[in-house]
Amino acid sequence: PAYDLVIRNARIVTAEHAAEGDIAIKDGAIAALGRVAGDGAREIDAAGKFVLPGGVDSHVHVEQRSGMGIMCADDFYTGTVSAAYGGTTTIIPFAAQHRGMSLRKVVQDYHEAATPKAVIDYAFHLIVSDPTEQVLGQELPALIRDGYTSFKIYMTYEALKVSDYQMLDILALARREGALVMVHAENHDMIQWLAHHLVDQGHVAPRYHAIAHARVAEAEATNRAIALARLVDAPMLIVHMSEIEAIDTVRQARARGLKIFAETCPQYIALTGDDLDKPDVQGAMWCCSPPPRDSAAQEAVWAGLKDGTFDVFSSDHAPYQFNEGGKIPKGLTTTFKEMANGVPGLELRLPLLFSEGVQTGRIDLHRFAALSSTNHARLYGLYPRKGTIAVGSDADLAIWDPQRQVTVRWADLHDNVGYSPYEGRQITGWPTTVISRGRVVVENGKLDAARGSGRFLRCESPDASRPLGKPAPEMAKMGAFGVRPLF
Ligand code: DUC
Ligand code: ZN
Ligand code: ZN
Ligand code: ZN
Repeated sequence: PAYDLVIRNARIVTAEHAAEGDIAIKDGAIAALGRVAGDGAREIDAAGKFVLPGGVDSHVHVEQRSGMGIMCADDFYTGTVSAAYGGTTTIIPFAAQHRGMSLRKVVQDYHEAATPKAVIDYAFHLIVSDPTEQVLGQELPALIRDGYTSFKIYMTYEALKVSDYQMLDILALARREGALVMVHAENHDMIQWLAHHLVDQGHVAPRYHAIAHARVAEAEATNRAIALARLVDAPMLIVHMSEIEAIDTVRQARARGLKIFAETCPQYIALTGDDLDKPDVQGAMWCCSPPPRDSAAQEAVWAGLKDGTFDVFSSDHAPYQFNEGGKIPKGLTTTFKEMANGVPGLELRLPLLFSEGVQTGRIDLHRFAALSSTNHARLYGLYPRKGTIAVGSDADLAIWDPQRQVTVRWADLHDNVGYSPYEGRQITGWPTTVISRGRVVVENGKLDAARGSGRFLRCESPDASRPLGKPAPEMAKMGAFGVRPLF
C-alpha cells in the first residue's frame, strides 16, 4: 500500500478551511489530502463525521505537587490516556519550580516522570516561583533555547507568587529571549484579607472559597499584569479567565494593539460559584481558582470565545482526589484555605466546548478548531507540526461523531480523580476515533497506545513572544540618558 492509513470521505475542518475528502498518512505525518488515489494499509471511512485537528491542551497539571504540597491524582499515564479519550493529542503540562529548586533539575524530574508513561506527545511550560540571579541569568535563557519557551507565574499563592518587581524581571527576560509569559492574575492581599475574616468568623466551608476569591481581585490583577507588560513591552497571556471586568480589560488592551493573549476553561462556561455551595465539604469537588462565577460571567466568557478575545480554551486540568490525600487533606476538618484548588477537565474539555458551543451555534467549527488546537500550537511554538491538518504536519486527528449522545459519568472517564464535576451532564458530539502521529490510539472506546509512546516536543520561540518595539516612553528615554539597555 502507498500509505499506512487513509481516512476516506471526511469532512475536514481546520481553523481556516473546510473540505470534503481523504487524508493519507505515512510515517506518522500527513502525506496527502483531497482525492487520494493510493490505498492505505488501513482505511477508515469517516462519512458523516468531522475530522478535526487533534486537540492541544496547553494548560494541564500532571504529576505535579501544588503550592500547598498536594500531589495531583493523575500521572503521565492516566493524564495522557484521559486526554486521548477526549480528542486531545498534545498536552503542555507544567514543570513546576518550588522555591529553592534549580529549574534545570525540575525539568529533569518531569522528564523522568513523563518519558516512561506518556501515550501522546507533550511539551512543557515552566512555572517560575523563584527568579534568582541564577535562574534569570543562566537557567531560563538556556532552557528557552532547549525548547521550553513559555512559563507561568503566579500573582497569588503564598508559596508561588512573585512580586511586581520580579514580574518585571521575568517579563524583561522573556522579551529578550523570546518566551511567552503566562500569568495567574488574582490580587493576593484581597483574597488573603477576605479569607482571613471569613475563617476568623467561622466561615470555613468550601463555598467561601468563591467569596474570598472576589471578582475584583481578578479584575485588578489582570489590569496590573497588563500594565507591567506595557512598561517593558513584553507580550503576555492571562490564563484561566473567569470574570467580566477582567475580560473587558483584555479586550481593550487588544483593541489598543497590545500583544495580550487570553485563555479560558470549561469550568467558566459550565459551572458557577453555586456549585461550591454543597453540604459539609462536598463543595470542595468544585473548587478551583479563580472560582466559577455566575451566569452573567458565563455569557461574558462566551462572548470572548466568540469575538476572539480568548485565543485558547484549555482544561486547567488540576486533578485532586476528594478525601484520600487530595482535596480535603487527610484528618483535617479543614477550612477552605487548605483545599486543593483545581478541577479535572482533560477528557471533557472538547466534548463540553463542542456540545455547548458548536451544537448551540455559539461558535462554528473553525473557531472550535482554533480554540481547541490551532491557537495553542501557534502561541507556544508547535505550529504547524501540531494544531492543523496539512501535508507535512503530524497526523494528530480526532474524528468527531456530531450525533453521539453521552451522559457524563466519572466511571466512564479515564482519569484517576474519582469524581467528575460534570457528572450527569448531557453531551452531544464525541471524538470517537483519535489518532496520534498516525497511530489510532482510541477507537470504539478502546485504547491502543503503549506507555511511553508519547514524545517530548521542543517548542520554538513563538511569534507571540515577539515584542511590539514600543516600551513605555520613560523606558525609551532612559537610553537617551545613557542608561544601559534593560533588555
Ligand atoms: N491555578 C492553576 O493554574 N491551576 C489550578 C489552580 C490554580 O490556581
Ligand atoms: Zn493558576
Ligand atoms: Zn481579623
Ligand atoms: Zn492551572
